[in-house]
Amino acid sequence: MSDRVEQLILDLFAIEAVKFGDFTLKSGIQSPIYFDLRVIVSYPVIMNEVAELLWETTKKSGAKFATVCGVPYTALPLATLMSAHHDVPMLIRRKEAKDYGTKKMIEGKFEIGSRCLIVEDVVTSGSSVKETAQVLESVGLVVTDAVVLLDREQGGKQKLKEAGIELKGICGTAQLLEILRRHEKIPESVAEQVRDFVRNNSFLPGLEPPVKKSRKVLSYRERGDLCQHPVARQLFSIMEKKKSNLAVSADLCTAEQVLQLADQVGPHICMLKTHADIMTDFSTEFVQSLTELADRHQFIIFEDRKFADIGSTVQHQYRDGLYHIADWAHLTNAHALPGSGVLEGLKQVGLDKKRACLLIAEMSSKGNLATGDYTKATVKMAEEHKDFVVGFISQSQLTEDPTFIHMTPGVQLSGSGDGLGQQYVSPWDAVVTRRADVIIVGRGVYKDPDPASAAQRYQTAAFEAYQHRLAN
Ligand code: S5P
Repeated sequence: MSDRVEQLILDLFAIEAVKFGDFTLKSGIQSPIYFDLRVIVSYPVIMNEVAELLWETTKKSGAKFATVCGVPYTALPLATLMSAHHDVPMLIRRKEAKDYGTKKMIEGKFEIGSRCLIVEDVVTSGSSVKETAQVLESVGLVVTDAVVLLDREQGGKQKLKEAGIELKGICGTAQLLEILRRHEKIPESVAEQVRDFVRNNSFLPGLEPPVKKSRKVLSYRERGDLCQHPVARQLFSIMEKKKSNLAVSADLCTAEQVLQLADQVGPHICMLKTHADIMTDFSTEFVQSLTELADRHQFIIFEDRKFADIGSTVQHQYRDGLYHIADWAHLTNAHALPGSGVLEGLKQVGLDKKRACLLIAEMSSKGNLATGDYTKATVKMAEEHKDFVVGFISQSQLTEDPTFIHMTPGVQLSGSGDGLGQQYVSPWDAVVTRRADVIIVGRGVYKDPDPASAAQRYQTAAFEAYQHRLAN
């Protein structure tokens, strides 16, 4: 059964029945995790599996019952499937009939004094299960057991026990986080945030949830105003004006292809990312044309050079060679691996030209080593070089400092990988769950037969996700 639970959690995450971000719950509390099980009606195979696992969980618990009743509305189809597949009669609780005297609260036949099993999708405080139990009991039924798909583990189980109801769950928040972490679906920082939330928002007696106001999310404009570095200020300003937090990665091999793409996607992007060293015909004319397009369409040029050598060498790589990167790229990036010398070297070339740099703190590729202490040390290095480092290439938000920009590659609307280690998340996941400021999309845009329309789709998806963060 545990393999099936694991697969189910991955499926629920994939259909966004489990979401991470900033959500206001019914109670008014801000939560970093949200379960929206209503969507499962659109996925019959998943819905069926949920119903089967609910049934098996109940049977394993030894609960005895003559009828089943779903808490309206999400659990209604689940109870229906359990009833139909296992030949156990169902009852329907009317939600809208407020007047106990004149309307029937419970539809279906039952014997007074018989037991009814309550079926629920998510339990937080247990109050919805309790309310349904009270209605069932008001017509003479007995409720001793309930079964739930997801227990948020905020004290609902204990509350129901006090009310004489034994709650069994298919999965709890802790196990859900463990599964999603193991499959690298969410970063550790997000899992930790949810664990903190569960710890601090228990419904157990004496631990009533504090009404906590989440920290205000600053707009791109507000953050730009806080920045010292001109490139960071310009980028935030472009993002706000063009309503775009999309960077397109132009991983193409000729100048003509890169320029054509830049012109097509220009209106939709805040930044164009290049890999100059994969081009066969890089030239000063190319740089001139690209700079003209950046001025015309208003985007930042980011050369994804990933410097990773001693200071003296990266200085040459940045200033000299075939590409003279510092002459044309507003932004470049570096690995923290060599130590702060890499930044000292780059800075000596870049600062005078008002160029900026990102540090690669996390990577999107499977099995990469930029994790844990390495990531933490990278953030520290950035904090020590704020005159040059304006943010990170990362897979999650690494600091609350609003002047650091988090850019997340490995983003696609569909597709989970490329067979060469790349791992994709959706724009929503990148911006809401992982709190990216900018999403970086390569093949999702330039491989599309219509790159301009594709860029527009990514622009809309990522900007709507940012607006969701602002509003919550
Ligand atoms: O961790 C990383 C860092 C970077 S900069 N993962 C990445 O994929 N990138 C770059 O983002 C990569 O070099 C490529 O240019 C782009 C992703 O391209 P896509 O086609 O997979 O979207």
